[in-house]
Amino acid sequence: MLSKSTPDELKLSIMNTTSLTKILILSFCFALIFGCSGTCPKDKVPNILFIMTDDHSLQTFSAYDNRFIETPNLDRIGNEGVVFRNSFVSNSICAPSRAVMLTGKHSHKNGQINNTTTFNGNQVTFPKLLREKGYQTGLIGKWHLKSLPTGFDHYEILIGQGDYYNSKFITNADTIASEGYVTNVITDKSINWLEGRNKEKPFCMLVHHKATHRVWQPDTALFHLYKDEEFEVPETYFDNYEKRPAAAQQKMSIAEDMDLVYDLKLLDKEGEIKTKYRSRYESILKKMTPEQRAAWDREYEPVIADFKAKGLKGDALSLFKYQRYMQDYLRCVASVDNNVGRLLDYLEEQGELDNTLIVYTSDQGFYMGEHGWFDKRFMYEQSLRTPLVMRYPKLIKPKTELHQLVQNIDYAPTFLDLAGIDIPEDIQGESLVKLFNHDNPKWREAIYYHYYEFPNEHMVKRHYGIRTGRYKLIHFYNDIDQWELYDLVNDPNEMLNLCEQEDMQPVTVRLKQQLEQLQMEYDDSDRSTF
Ligand code: SGN
Ligand code: CA
Repeated sequence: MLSKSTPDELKLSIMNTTSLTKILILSFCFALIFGCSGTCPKDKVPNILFIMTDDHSLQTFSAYDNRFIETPNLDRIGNEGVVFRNSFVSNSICAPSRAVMLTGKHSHKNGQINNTTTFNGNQVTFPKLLREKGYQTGLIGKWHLKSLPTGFDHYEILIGQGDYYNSKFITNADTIASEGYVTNVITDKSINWLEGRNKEKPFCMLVHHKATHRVWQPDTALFHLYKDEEFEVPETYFDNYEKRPAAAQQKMSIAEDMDLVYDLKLLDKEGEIKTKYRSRYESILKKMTPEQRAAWDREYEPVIADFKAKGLKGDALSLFKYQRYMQDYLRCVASVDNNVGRLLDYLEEQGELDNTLIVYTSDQGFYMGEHGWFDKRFMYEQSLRTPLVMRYPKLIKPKTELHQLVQNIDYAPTFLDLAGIDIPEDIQGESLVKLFNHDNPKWREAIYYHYYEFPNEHMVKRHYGIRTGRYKLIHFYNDIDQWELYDLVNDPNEMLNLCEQEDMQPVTVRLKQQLEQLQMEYDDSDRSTF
């Protein structure tokens, strides 16, 4: 509770005491006045700006990888703060990741095990706890949890996946239309909310973009980007999935499953390119204004004509698809980068930049052609990892690089910790604050993963596993019973399943024990219920 003492009373109370006692009493009073046991006063706790994109890969974020794109604004957050070099998700799919972040608990605990279940909004989440302590809470953009948001003073969320153009938003009161490109619109709405907020209170705002989700529709204003680029093809593009039956059975191959019309925008007027999702793409385009549609067609008509003239087949067709995919995906990333720059500039102009913990992450990583794939879901590196950078100069030194194994269960306890709020006992993540404060803090040596969405789109088998600094052990289960073991130092591309290899048996046995231990700690032993 806030102290009701007047300054005079405080002065009186410390008269005639020793210096040490005075200091103790003053510190106590300071804690009472400015501590967070009651309402968090502004300036004593950070604002929190939690920016998240959807399906943004580390490969297309230049703080991690600059082969394909420069992302100066995203990099700025990490350069002036921290880049987490080993940041992972716990279940590589959208709604589950969001629920994990809100609750700080693995999917089996928060109940959101896949994209089809509905989030139980009655449970404790970090926005609720922050709001109870005086934060003003806002949420703009993708939500995807089916139940309406709880714990926010204000929200404007996309309906399901939302649309790239002229998307509708659900607000606390209504469903409203918007005009324009969704990444710009979400940023405009976020700045509007910041502008109109109660400036006496700290804020926590979730800016959750639709981009860079399938079907990677760029902003027409960015069509000039990546026009004539030839992108490096990943080493594992033509993977044959030897000794990895679960990897062989997915449906997320660029060659096989990526749709020429829907994913790659090759809607020819003659109707000769007949694909499974052609009509789905036509209905997306109907949502554009005539001006947007005209700009769209101006861009893609020559691409379509060129494609038809080439008559590609086999590997050549597959490689064409990869290049086409990369081009539009990167344009979506470029728009995110520009818009994150706008938000940073706004905070800077307002004098709030250094008072704000800025977090940028994605709901998971993504395949940019590695193993021949797009999408995510697997516990392999590209989709197990997620980008994570933070900036808060009062606690984080510029150019910090952290290599500890962190996971999206850690975000909620980090935010609560920074706000001076007690972290509930049943939160499974750890506050990252101790990584900022200490040179060598005690930290987890392995992370736990569990993916459930099978059978479903892309047909990635159910699996769980453990990843340490060096090894990864995965068990695919349900309609398959297959173990995989990777040595990430000798085989970073995860092409050699060592599980059956004689000399690796001691490692496998040890990892299985560690995995069981983690399942006990996280209380995830019963798979029969799912
Ligand atoms: C949609 C996509 C899938 C994607 C899921 C889940 N298909 O169903 O490719 O894996 O979302 O993505 S689409 O034809 O609708 O684009 S998630 O990020 O929301 O979990
Ligand atoms: Ca996603």
